[in-house]
Amino acid sequence: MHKITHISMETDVLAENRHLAEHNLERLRGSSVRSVDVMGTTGAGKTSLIIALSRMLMARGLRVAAVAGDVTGQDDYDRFQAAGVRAYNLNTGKECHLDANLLDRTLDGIDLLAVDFLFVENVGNLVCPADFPLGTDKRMVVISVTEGDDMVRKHPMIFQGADIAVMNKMDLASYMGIDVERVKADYRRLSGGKELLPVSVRTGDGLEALADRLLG
Ligand SMILES: Nc1nc2c(ncn2[C@@H]2O[C@H](COP(=O)(O)OP(=O)(O)OP(=O)(O)O)[C@@H](O)[C@H]2O)c(=O)[nH]1
Ligand SMILES: [Mg+2]
Repeated sequence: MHKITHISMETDVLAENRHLAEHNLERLRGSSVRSVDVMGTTGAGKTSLIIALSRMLMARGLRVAAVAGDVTGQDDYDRFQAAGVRAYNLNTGKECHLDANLLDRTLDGIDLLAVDFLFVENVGNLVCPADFPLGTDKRMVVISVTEGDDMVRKHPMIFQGADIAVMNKMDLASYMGIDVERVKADYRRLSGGKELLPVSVRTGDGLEALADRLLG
């Protein structure tokens, strides 16, 4: 009995989140804002990547904003602001993922008509964000060569639910001795043929192709 109550409560939470995510997507598209939920491991380079991509999109004439999602603090928010990316801080308190309700409330404070592209940096981990779509156009997962070559196999859910998967810090690949081809093959198998994008924020490799994917 207890177990059944628990399951139905969980279903309600996920259903409510999906409903709110649809509302967010309508709201964003209604203001012609394109958006991406940037998920990934802690320290994979989500903030660094968003800053680099924002600069590229701004150079292409787009007005960019970023939501800095974290459990606590404003480190990423400060980095976005310092890099000239208009930013909004979003702390979950203790939750290990953003959710559609939190994003909805954050959107209340954003002049969406003054934004063409919105990055939403999720809390860093490959587990919790998987179940909670936010209502962005795309979901992207970022991992890096320092986490090893088994991330796709260990966390299939988040990769299955993502439109784009990125492996960052390719400049360190040879030092880490990582088998990148193995990760690519895992992702290809899991996603039904999609390609993992290797990038390096440090060298800029792969970033233009990624910016094209985000806008495509
Ligand atoms: N060598 C190398 N270091 C990188 C690269 N991209 C990011 N870093 C470094 O990796 C560290 C973590 O980067 P962040 O951008 O803070 O990572 P994050 O995923 O936003 O981290 P959290 O928000 O804490 O989960 C920083 O020291 C970055 O300078 C890269 O392509 N190559
Ligand atoms: Mg970050």
